[in-house]
Amino acid sequence: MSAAHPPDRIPDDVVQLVAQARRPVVLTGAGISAESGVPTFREVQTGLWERFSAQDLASVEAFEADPALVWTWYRWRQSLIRAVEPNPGHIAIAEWQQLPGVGLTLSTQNVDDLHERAGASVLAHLHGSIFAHRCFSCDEPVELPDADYDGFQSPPAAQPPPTCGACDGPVRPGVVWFGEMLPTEAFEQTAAAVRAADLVLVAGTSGIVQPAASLPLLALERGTPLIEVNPEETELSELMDHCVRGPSGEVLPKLLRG
Ligand code: BV8
Ligand code: ZN
Repeated sequence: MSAAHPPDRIPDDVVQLVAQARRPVVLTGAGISAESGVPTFREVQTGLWERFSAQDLASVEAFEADPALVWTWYRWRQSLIRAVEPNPGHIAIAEWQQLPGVGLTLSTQNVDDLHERAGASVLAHLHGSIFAHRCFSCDEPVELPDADYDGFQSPPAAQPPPTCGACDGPVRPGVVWFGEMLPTEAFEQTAAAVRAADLVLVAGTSGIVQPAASLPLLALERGTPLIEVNPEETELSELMDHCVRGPSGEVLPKLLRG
């Protein structure tokens, strides 16, 4: 059963767990980018999309039903991500990864590039990347210039996706939609890293979306210490040895003070 700690009273043994880990694995979700200003999946949508939840739009069915609405949502999200900066939580993970003697593996459910822009190397984007595009029909990768939306304002109207140069199909974002398989290698490599880890830290995820949310179970079955960083209780909290109840941008730098 997990012990929950406020960010201003993190026990030394939790800081020691982090300091002594030689093969830590960090698994992150939308919450780690929240303090950068990137909305999480649980947050309410505004503008063109206010009558939809993110989950309603992140699917093949939604794209087929209204390609312009879904395409514009992704292009708007891209422009917001381009306009914001990594936060101290992203930076703390990158600094931890660079410590001598530490072989830290980082995998994320996030489709943004904020971990990379903080200087971290990411083993796997389990749900793809919002900056990759491919043809919806023939899977041909497609390079596109950035959208010219203002990421802090919702775009005025939905615009249809461009078409593929090879087969005239619509271009789609290179993310994993609900009902789609995760990239097998990305998932398997992350699972292998969790199995070999001497510490697993889970930050900023509600632990709802499968199969990513089952990765911490691979640590639990081996008795590998598990730490959660999240201001709220989640589906994973009861698996954890320690839960630090605070925002990752505040907690992660403190965990590394060791
Ligand atoms: C699959 C990319 C099957 C897109 C995403 C019924 C119908 C269809 C499918 C299912 C179903 N029931 C179950 C499923 C499976 C489904 C699923 O798990 N559904 C859930 C809702 C029950 N999973 C899938 O569909 C997956 N594929 O199963 O394929 C299959 C099998 C065989 C063959 C073919 C197919 C695919 C799932 C991937 C979906 N794509 N993203 C995009 O970005 O647009 S998921 C998306 O949502 C995110 O990537 C992320 O993974 C997830 C949101 O989760 P979080 O990251 O946790 O974010 P969330 O907003 O939920 O929570 C934020 C957390 O941060 C909170 O806990 C909050 O407290 C915390 N927080 C807030 N602020 C901070 C903070 N933490 C720290 N610091 C802060 N400052
Ligand atoms: Zn095509």
